[in-house]
Amino acid sequence: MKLLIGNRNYSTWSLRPWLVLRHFEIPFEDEVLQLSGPRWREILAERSPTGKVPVLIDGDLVIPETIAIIEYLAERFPDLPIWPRDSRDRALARAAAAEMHGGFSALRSHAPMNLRASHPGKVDHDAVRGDLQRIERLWGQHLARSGGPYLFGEFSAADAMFAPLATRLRTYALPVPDQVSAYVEAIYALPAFQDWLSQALREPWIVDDDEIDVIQGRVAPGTLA
Ligand SMILES: N[C@@H](CCC(=O)N[C@@H](CS)C(=O)NCC(=O)O)C(=O)O
Repeated sequence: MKLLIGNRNYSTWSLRPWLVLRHFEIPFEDEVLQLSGPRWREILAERSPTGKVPVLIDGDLVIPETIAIIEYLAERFPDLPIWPRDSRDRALARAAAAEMHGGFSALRSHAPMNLRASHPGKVDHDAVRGDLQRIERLWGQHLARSGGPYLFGEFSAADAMFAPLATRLRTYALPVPDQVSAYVEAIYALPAFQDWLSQALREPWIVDDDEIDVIQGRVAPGTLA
């Protein structure tokens, strides 16, 4: 099985199924398709049916779309608790994953994932306040029910879906209550996440579209080292 991914430092959608594969110790290899540089869009279009990553390749089956990849893995490896075992928890985990997939647009546009960076104070809190309040309610509800450290107790696909958002809270030092901070720490403590992070920190590539200093006009495109 092979997962095509984008740059580890920036590619939020790639991180999600990669965490599931790595955490549940499913044998796989990965290949980075860069999200910048010469011909990057053409290369993505040649390798991915949607022109986007991630893409899972299993034999002659080529699956784009994060949620579809995670569901495929859950079906292919039914003995692994990729989704919570309890059917009520599973329903809520899928609801949370769907909400993440379709929502949190303010955080996604104002606070791009950038694992190597630290940019406290650069995101306008008013612009992301609604998303932060929803995160506090949603994570708070599930963590209170499960007792943590992950949303449904043990790490599941729901946590994989929220991992990139957790990194944004840390990168931009967004104001969150202790319970939310503790969950962010739990994501960073996950060995699979640490594995991804250490590889991300070794990447040399810059994607201007995801660099807040470029987005906010403090730095000219193409000048970050
Ligand atoms: N709906 C897709 C979104 C995938 C996506 O937007 N991936 C980004 C990288 S994180 C990408 O490939 N961007 C390239 C582009 O938009 O041209 C999914 O859930 O997998």
